Amino acid sequence: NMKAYLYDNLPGDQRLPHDSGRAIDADALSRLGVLYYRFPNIQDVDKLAADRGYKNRDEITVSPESMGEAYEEKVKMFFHEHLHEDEEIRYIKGGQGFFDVRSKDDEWVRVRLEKDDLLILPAGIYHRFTIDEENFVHAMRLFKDEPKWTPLNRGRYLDGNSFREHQGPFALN
Ligand code: KMT
Ligand code: NI
Repeated sequence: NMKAYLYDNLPGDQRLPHDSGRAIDADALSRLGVLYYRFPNIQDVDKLAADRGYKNRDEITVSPESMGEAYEEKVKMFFHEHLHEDEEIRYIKGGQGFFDVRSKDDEWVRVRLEKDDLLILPAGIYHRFTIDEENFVHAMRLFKDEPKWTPLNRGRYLDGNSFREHQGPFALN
């Protein structure tokens, strides 16, 4: 289940809870535009995605096993404060992690997510992400855009296609 609270701003590893003891409920989160859902059934995720026009998704596992040497660098990168021009939707399929989002007063609100939790961050909100001390999260990332996987049948039209030219002289396909 989701749990949210004001970040304590104390020094120490980003993976620690950093719980100030000041709880934030789902209602207060929604006033920041941050929407939380608990979806034990993938059908509920499919429905939300369809309702909001999300046609694409992928899955990412953040762990030393899956990322190898790049792991610590990735963990730091996810924790850099940033925003997006579109909303960010994440559905946790395993493990757990923290999304930190900025409140209206520019304080960090830490949202702890675990399996079956889905979070929507509104466009333009400053945020960052970290795994916890277990160093494992398996998450689905939802995207609005159609994947560019439409098969283009071979023929005259493709002979001058710039994507094909970019394949270079040694391409096998
Ligand atoms: C993000 O946007 O920071 C991520 O996708 C992190 C991994 S998904 C929980
Ligand atoms: Ni982001």
